[in-house]
Amino acid sequence: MPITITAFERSPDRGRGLARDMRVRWALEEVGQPYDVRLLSFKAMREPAHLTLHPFGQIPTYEEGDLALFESGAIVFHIAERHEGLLPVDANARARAITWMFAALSTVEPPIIEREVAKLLERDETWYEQRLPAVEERVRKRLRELSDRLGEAAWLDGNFSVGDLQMISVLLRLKGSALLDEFPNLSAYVARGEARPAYKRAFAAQRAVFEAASASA
Ligand code: GTB
Repeated sequence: MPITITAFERSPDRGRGLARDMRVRWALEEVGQPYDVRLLSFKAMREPAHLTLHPFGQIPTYEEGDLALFESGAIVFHIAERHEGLLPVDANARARAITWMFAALSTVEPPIIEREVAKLLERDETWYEQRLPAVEERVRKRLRELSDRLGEAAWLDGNFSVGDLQMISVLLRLKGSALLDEFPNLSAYVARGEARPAYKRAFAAQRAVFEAASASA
């Protein structure tokens, strides 16, 4: 059954691979599933045809036969469950990989988003300089805990899994920041993810969309 996902026609991240279709593309590349991409303008994302697929009018979505999904976490989990390569066969190892996936999305990502929102929307507030250190400390705490757990291991729990895919995707939001650089094992972990052929293919595909949009602008 052909798979179609949605992505930004013009991603505000300017091809840096930060929009969440990247997580879905990476998962599909890891399991070797071909896919089509329907590119959407911000206007099209608010139209009924897309709102039927995604109640919040966002990307990414995933269509396969009569199945339609939204939420990148759920989509990536679905891909991992349906195809070999992202979840271990052993039941306990599988449950642990799923746990890391949730940890990435619900424990590590929220303080990182809080920092992004502060930097993007609160910069002109009188209290910005006072608040930022506390926000950054919440991110640092999570990174320190994750760094301690990862230690010198290549991946979070044995072989590369959907847990690593989501954790690295989350950490990539900090790429180039001094915060991530404070933890060399996490920087190396992110670089290991980026070096995977599946990641490179996914990154190149989303980057090509940005380049085509820039060329036609
Ligand atoms: N929880 C949902 C999921 O994981 O699928 C969140 C989906 C989401 O936030 N989608 C964003 C979106 O559609 C794009 S990815 N936004 C448009 C809207 O809400 O109207 C988030 C994103 C956007 C831009 C950057 N960037 O420019 O760096 C990074 C990440």
